[in-house]
Amino acid sequence: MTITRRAFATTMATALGGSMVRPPSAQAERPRPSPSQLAWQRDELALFLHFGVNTFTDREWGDGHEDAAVFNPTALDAGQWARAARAAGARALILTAKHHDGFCLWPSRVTRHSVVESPWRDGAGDVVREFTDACGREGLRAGLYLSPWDRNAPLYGDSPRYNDFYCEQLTELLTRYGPIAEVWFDGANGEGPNGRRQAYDWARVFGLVRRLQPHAVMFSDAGPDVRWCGNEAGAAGDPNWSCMDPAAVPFPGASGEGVIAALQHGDPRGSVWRPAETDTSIRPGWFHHPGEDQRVKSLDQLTDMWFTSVGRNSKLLLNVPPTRDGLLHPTDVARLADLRAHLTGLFAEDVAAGRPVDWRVTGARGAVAELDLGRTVSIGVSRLEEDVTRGQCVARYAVQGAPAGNGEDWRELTQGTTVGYRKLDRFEPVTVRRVRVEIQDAVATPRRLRIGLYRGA
Ligand code: FUL
Repeated sequence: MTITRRAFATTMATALGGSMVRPPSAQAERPRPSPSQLAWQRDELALFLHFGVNTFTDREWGDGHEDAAVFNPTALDAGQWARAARAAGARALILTAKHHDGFCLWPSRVTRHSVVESPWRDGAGDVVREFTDACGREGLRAGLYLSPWDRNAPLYGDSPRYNDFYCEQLTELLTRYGPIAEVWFDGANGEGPNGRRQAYDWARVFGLVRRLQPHAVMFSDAGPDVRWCGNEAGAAGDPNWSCMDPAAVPFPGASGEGVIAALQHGDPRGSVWRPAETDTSIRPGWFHHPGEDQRVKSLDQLTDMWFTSVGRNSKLLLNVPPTRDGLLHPTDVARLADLRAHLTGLFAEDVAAGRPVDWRVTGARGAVAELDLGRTVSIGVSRLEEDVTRGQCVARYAVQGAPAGNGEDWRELTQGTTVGYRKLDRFEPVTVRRVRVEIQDAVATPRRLRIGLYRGA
């Protein structure tokens, strides 16, 4: 199986944890999310659907020479995808309208290499239409992946003309199917059929999306709205700042020193709000391969990923690929349902809910929150949240617990760096009556955190 370019990317990003973070220089207004970025983050979970000719050729990267006749899902039901997503608690879905092989899941005016030339629905089908309609019916937000790299398009590498072609395809996708919540630009970028490299016009591409779908967020290594988290293993960085220095990753697919670290960690002094999206697959590959049916990630692995993505100020984009039938595999669907049931149970009872919080600012960059839980309870999970509508602030914190109502027998339960939208920590369950959250460093005067405490496993 072809190794994806992302597999090459090192996850050994520089650890920034532990050191004091300097506050941004004379920056009056810290970056804040736009309403679309906020809605994106509040989705928490989206499903990714890799589907196309590779599903039928059992490959990860097609070479562009695939016969469109191979595309023939016998029982395609986008409703099944959307129902499974909703049952999993996902609020959005992203479909690969075109992967690197160039085969289009919709009838494009600018190429015949699409569903039109396939036997599926006698060449009259449109997967993007069925997908967006199904999302609409289930109240899910639809997103589309349109691979910039196209190994089939003869114009690829003929830079201005391919840019026209690509913008034409984007225009089709962004004008025919109603609201699109996210447009996903992949960073993989090899050579075209003639061995030529393409010079993309990203300013034009981003401008086009803004004009045609002003409420969509754009994902890529270089945003502009949402950035790649720097690996495909299901783990956002720690720390993970939602701010970014735009010069650190200037265009999608940029490589070089510091790029992966910048994607993983963001930048507390960054001038733009560009939160990290954690994309990973429920299986080893992105496309469905029957040989991987026994290798679907376990509930424990998926739960760990929840903690290292949503629990690290990111959003989880979990790939669940349709099979040759055009349906999600029953094992994957069951695993998704298990994950939702497990998370619902884990976060069912917040023992801190409704308890008064004594909040004290202890300096320009510190604060302490103290809670009396009113009874002695066992806790094993903490959930901290900043009000990110006002930006991100916390750089280092510790959570402590004391067994008695008045004693000073504090012991540390967990500690960490950034909080942002949400920080989840698991620790050895411990019986406590009082809990203290200490903000030990911040890039501005800390504001009140929302604090949740749960029993844990
Ligand atoms: C990568 C691609 O090369 C993979 O095939 C997959 O689409 C993944 C999400 O992004 O860059």
